[in-house]
Amino acid sequence: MRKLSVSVTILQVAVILSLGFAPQLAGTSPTGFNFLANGDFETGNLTGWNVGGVCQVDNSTVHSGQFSAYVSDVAFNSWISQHFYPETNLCVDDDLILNGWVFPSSVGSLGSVAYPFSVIRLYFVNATSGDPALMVSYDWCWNEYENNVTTAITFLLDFQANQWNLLSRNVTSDIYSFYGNMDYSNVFLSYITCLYHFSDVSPGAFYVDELELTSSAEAREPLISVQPPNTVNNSPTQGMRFHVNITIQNVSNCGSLQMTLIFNGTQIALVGVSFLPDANLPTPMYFQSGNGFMSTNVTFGSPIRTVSPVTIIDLTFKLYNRYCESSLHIDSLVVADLSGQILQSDSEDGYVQIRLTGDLNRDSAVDISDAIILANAYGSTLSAPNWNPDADINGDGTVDIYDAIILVGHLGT
Ligand SMILES: [Ca+2]
Ligand SMILES: [Ca+2]
Ligand SMILES: [Ca+2]
Repeated sequence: MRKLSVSVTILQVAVILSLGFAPQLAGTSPTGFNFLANGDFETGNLTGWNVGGVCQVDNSTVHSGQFSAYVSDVAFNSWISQHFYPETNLCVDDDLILNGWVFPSSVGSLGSVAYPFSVIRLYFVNATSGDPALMVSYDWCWNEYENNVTTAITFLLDFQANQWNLLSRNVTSDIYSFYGNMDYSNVFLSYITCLYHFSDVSPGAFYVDELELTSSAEAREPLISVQPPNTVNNSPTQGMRFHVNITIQNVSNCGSLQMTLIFNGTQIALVGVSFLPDANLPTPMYFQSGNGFMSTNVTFGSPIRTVSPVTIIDLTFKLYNRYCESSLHIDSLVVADLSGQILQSDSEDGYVQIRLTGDLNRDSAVDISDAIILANAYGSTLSAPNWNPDADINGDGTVDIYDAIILVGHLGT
């Protein structure tokens, strides 16, 4: 996966004039789920929002419902903002759609110095490092500083003062339009802010209402997986060892993991457990390998941030004989963030299928007993009463001479 190599410090300025009412890819909500809490402000307060400076809910200038939010210009900075990670894990590639209504007191370019700017911004971080990755700024009132110096992808909106203006943007398309259609899956949305900056001679206050942030993807839950999902081997030796990994992905702030792995303890034994990566050595940890299960409770010293799978546990299994068919089932999974808050998570089990080619009766040998089984099914096809899928060694839907040749070739193994 390519990693986005930009950072805020080296971002170029993009000033892309665009019309607030121009047709956008936005405007509809693919899933209908608004990731912004209280975006319509109908709670009558700023519940769900972080507030700086002087902001309040208003009931006189409202787009819909009974309330809007008012971002004043009486403080040096005033803003309302919402943070998104760790729970939502929204990425640029998730096709983020931002909709809302803005009622500005001032619009357009306001010159070179000491003028305010009024914006709605989205900040993204690199999911691996947590460092700022990029920022998208939607401006309707700006000064020369904001226009030329700021380190953002900036869209100057053609809003009208003292009336409601529709803000409808496909944030993902806006980012693509600047950086191109590359892989941004490691770039998480960190927070959104509705910001008035710099109180001086010009008014910059504004109202917002009906703010919606939606995604083409549901918020992706942390996923714990067995990798590889399928372990297949057709020429095992007795006591053969094999590895499977437990991986984690879609996390931006994972602090701990509890899980149990259940497997067929009569066919395989767990003989090794190591925790990765070294940078996040778990404390404490324990495991039990009897009776076909392994339980662990891992705490990470620093949070794991990743969208793509990262190995956290490397398991070594040993084959008792030369046959194993076992699920590797992840059970009792609890994923929590660094503060201990439990995250809704998902898991994907693995499967092991190890059998000698020609060992139709699964007794770890290829001998006359297997040849008899094949003989009983000889000449059959899928619909035949004597069809035996085990006897169709080459998997072509017929038990015939070709399967017999394969079996004979493995006799005695
Ligand atoms: Ca409202
Ligand atoms: Ca056999
Ligand atoms: Ca066949």
